Amino acid sequence: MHLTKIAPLATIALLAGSLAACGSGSDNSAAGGGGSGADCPLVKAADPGNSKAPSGVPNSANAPKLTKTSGYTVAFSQNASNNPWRLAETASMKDEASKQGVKLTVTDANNEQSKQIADIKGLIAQKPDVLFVAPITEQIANVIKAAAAAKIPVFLLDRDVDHAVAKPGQDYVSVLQSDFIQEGKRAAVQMAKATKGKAKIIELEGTTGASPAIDRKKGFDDAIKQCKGMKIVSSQDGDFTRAKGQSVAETLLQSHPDATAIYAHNDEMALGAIAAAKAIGRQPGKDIQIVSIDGEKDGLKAVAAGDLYATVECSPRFGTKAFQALKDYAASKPIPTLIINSDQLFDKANAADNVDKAY
Ligand code: GYE
Repeated sequence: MHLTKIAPLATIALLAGSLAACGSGSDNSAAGGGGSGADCPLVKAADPGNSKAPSGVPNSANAPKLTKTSGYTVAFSQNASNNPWRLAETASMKDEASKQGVKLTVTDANNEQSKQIADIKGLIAQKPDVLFVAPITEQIANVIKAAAAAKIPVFLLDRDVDHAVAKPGQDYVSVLQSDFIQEGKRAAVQMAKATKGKAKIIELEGTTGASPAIDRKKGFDDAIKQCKGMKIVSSQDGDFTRAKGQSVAETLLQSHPDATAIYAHNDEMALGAIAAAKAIGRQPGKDIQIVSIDGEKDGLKAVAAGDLYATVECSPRFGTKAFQALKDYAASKPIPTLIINSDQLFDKANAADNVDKAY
């Protein structure tokens, strides 16, 4: 789901903020590349914040119904457990399930699409009353359809699937997620501030085909088009992991020694990139600026230490919202097919204060 299709207000708000700041900014000669800070309205723009609630989202009308109002069996297909974000999400689901006295079966797809499809088929065979799925990529839409065909209501958590295959409100009840396009825009504003609007950027993308990877790229790439001096010099899949982020950053820093910035689609890849940059004598926060998304504990520590300029929050704590949506659905209350989280920004001003609360 690409939220710009239904949330043009957020785009207008960002542009309005940017235009208000037009003509501001200053030159950053260390960055190299064409243009100057004066060409980049994002430099002095305020953090665009959360997008407006998307308008025109229909309620789920034709998805399988949940007839029980209590005592349900619930399953959760998690796509991986390879980073603190995923672990925090799973813990949040388990905590809420135990608070509600609900038996929750969790599977872990080990970051493999084929395993997630097999996991979900196995869960369908167990006939849970409700299925939560954190999809690895948009391409698992067929198995979501299969769950609906087996009359199991599905709630998607944190990532979406291909709507051309699995219809919102029909093949699944709702997707609960952050607005990833907005996250990309917010990251772009931070990057403009970090580089004074003049940067040669390496982009470390999340897992190819995952909706946050698609939308975080779109939001960021579109926003920096306003700044002549900000260019992506290379963009590659770092699979949302620290190890892959580090190895891809190593390679790209070698092939683009003039790069002055790194935009990572999550903190884990940013932390890998920080290690890669330091290993070749680069100084994050000084001769290379790094911005990312998530707000995990190590990410906030890196912001406080000055290695990471900022990280846009993407909360993994879905437990309360997910089980509330389930209860509402069981009570036949209207459920929007898209439910968007609110997220904050972590920068030098507040990162250290938030480390203890982070995961
Ligand atoms: O940013 C990342 C995780 O899908 C929103 O996936 C989620 C992303 C999150 O692996 O760290």
